[in-house]
Amino acid sequence: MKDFSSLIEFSEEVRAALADNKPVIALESSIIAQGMPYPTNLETALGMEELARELGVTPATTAVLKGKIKIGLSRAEIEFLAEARKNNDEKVMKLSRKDLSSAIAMGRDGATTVAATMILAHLGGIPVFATGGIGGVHKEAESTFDISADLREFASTPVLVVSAGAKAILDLPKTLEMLETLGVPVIGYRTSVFPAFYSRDSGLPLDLRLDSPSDIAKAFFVQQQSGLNCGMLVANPISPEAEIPGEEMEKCIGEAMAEMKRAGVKGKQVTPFLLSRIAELTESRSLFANIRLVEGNVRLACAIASALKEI
Ligand code: PSU
Ligand code: MN
Repeated sequence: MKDFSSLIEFSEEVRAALADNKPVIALESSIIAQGMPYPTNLETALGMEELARELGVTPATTAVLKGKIKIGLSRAEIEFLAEARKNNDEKVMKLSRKDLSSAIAMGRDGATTVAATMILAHLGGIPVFATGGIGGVHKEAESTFDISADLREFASTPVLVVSAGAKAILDLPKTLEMLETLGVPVIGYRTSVFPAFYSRDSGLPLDLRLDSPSDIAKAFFVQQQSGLNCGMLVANPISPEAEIPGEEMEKCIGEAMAEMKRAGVKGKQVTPFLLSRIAELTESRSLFANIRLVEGNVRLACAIASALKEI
């Protein structure tokens, strides 16, 4: 086997931007291959990349393809991942931290979750990443022990992630407690409460709040220089006109969770199962909200990535 660095492949666009010291943001691919349904997944992934370019920032969607670490995907590669979702093709793995080494060594294809995207972004020298929502502590974790590896990634990988909080399918108070225990700064962007993905307000207060992309960039710069060596979670609420009230979501989430238990769904299938059942139960309203909030997160991540270049 060749040396490890030969396994990393940058798209030409991303390579050129990094060489010219231009802003770049990372984007995850699990949302394409396991998250959103086809063809919304394809339209959203391409739309987010285009939005970043319009804002003067180069998008780097990450994945593992035929065992190569990809930082920046071609249109054909994004189509390949999106079509895997259409065909429910489990040959495309859902990659978290634990899966990366075997997937690469065995020449597999895989889409990256938040945890794996943070790792690949850091490998590629890209410190800012936009997603929809992060994984967290699941409801009833006291009996299932289901806690997303996304959380521990924030403790050890120095990447800033813009997210609309964490989804109401999770236990949000426990998710925030866990982040605090791990020493991860959770910064509310123009908010003092943790956003709940589809809705702006989970009712949970945040200790840290910053109101401009340049202040967030400054705080992250200090963190990078300080050797604290952890990630930063920027919590960006969904725009008011796109939000779905929490009470409305609760009913669907309860129903989706009951179905999940009946079907015996466990492990890495949990998050994709709940997301797709909720989209069906809300007749795609949740999906529409999801698109809007990812868009807001891409905008903010682009502003932060640009501000970081000014420091
Ligand atoms: N939350 C969403 N949409 C998603 C995910 C989370 O609103 O698509 C995906 C992300 O890729 C996240 C992963 O990293 O689910 C978490 O999965 P798990 O709970 O199995 O760690
Ligand atoms: Mn899990």
